[in-house]
Amino acid sequence: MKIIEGHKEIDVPAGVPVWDVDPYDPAVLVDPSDYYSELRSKGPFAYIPRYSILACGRYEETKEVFSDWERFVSSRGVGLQDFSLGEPWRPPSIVLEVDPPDHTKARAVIERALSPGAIRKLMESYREDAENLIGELLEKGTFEAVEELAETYPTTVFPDAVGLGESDRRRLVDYGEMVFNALGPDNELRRNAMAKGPNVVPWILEQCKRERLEPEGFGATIYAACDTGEITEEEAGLLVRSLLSAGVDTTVAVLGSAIWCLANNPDQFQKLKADPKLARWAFEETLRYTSPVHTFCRTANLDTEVSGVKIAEGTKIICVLGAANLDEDHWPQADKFDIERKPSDHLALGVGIHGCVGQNVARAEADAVLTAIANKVESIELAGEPVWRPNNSVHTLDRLTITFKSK
Ligand code: OVM
Repeated sequence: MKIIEGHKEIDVPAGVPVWDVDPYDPAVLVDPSDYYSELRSKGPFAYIPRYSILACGRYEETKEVFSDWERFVSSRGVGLQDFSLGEPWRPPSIVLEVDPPDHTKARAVIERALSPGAIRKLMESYREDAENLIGELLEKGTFEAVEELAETYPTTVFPDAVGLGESDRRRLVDYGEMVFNALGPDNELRRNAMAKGPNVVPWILEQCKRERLEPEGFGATIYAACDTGEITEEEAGLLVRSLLSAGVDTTVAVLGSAIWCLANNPDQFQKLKADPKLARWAFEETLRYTSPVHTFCRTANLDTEVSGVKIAEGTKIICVLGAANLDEDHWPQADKFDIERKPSDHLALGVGIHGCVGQNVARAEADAVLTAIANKVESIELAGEPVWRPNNSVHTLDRLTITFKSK
């Protein structure tokens, strides 16, 4: 058996085209639209020889593979490495990198911590923080929207909501960068992110300890579940680690992308201003249009078949969420950003039992920021060429210079 990127090499399934592309080439990662449409044009699956994986990017098959946890498991890792063949770089997440029945217990605890009721309590201060930040940026006029808005807002409100107290924004963003780049191949992006480990990982693990957490917050709710015997203290620590893994870079990406979408589509921004209640749908359409998590994998846990394609046990399938969310066969005028589309069935947050458990938190952050912008800002303009930051799993901006104008 030959191993490639930590998983079994597979034969090309009958009828599947071989496509010599590198989905993790930085040039593809920063500008993926041609890769997305070519992938969809290949059929339900393409075989990528460089990594010996299948890729899917049509809406139907991506949804099928992504949601069928019995055939396409997460416990063997949601990146290119198959955890059944070797140790991952960190102990697996007990909510992401796991299947039922173990998944169910951890999911219930984290769902409780991030429940609509818990988030409702935060909403007022989220709105106040967003209004203050947008007010400051309006006074500046021109600003760097990745650093000063997309990174600043979540790294201010999220650590507070978790209960971390004083926090280190850089380390939070860098840890997310490690976690998400780690899902890709052993390329330069992954190696550069991993090199930050010694400065970041011990600090993150320290933040996950019970005694470090404020008595109120998502973290405290998680630890309360070990007093009732539902989970162990060690598991509680790992669930707090999940919050810090998944909650920062994702929301940074979506906020930056939302500003980018609105700056590029002034008609849509005017619609939002006319009806700020559309903020919620501007967020969903940004998710569909930009897919902040562009790719996650699954592993076939048995010989099976999808859309007539025979898939062998041990096959790694990259589910290209970014491609599925732009599939013309599912989305009329898929390449148009339209905040009145109301795309409730996009795949940007996943689907099924592993669907994003933090989506209410992300929605609250985006709603607060986009509502404040709709109410206070007259126009949003690009004041420089946007630059994207390549990442093996996250589609995110590196630089976005913006001018906000007031009346
Ligand atoms: C985790 C986690 C959950 C969702 C996404 C993610 C790869 C990590 O539980 O650590 O990023």
